[in-house]
Amino acid sequence: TRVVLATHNAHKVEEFGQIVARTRPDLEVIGYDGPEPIEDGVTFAENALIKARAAHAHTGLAALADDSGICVDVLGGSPGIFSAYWAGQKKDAAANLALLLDQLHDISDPHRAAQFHSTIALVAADGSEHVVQGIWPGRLAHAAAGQGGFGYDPIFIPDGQDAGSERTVAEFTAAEKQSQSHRARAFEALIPLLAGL
Ligand code: ITT
Repeated sequence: TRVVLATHNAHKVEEFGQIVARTRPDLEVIGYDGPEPIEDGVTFAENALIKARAAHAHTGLAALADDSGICVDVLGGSPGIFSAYWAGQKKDAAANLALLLDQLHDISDPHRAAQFHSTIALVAADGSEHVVQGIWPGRLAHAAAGQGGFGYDPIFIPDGQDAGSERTVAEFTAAEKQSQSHRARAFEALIPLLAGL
């Protein structure tokens, strides 16, 4: 089975490659370098569908797209769909996470609860559409730590770690991240739908 992955984010390509290799090694995922549609949806699902529909229209193949971000409780769910360019249109990950830490600095929220969201849209070769979601709960660190991953990984501490462990995702191995992330959870929900392709 061939699916085109409608993203221009190289980190997502790499992570999907690792997730697919672990769970659906028979799936052939090909890259997409066609036109980038305007992401003007107001939800993760709308934006994921906009990207998947564009790739399906351009290639005629089944298409997958991920729209994702970090949602901070005390900020009412922001940055959310604006995560990629929270500090400006440049998609500068270091500036984005510095701004987010700054915004939390003056707010008294001892829990600093946050979640990573991944919404995956699938437009099958016949045009039928499906949307699944994965959420990774945790909290924001007080300072960036770790070199792995991308985006907000250096400031996100997932729940469910061993007692005394407070690692950020950037301190996880790739295998650890790809077995429990929001993206892995969304892909898990997608697997039954891929069977029909
Ligand atoms: P495409 O639209 O081309 O797929 P994008 O990076 O613009 O790439 P999004 O609009 O979905 O994609 O933005 C996702 C942003 O959310 C991403 O740039 C990061 O800032 C953040 N993000 C998503 N998943 C993440 C992860 O696993 N780790 C850290 N940050 C993540």
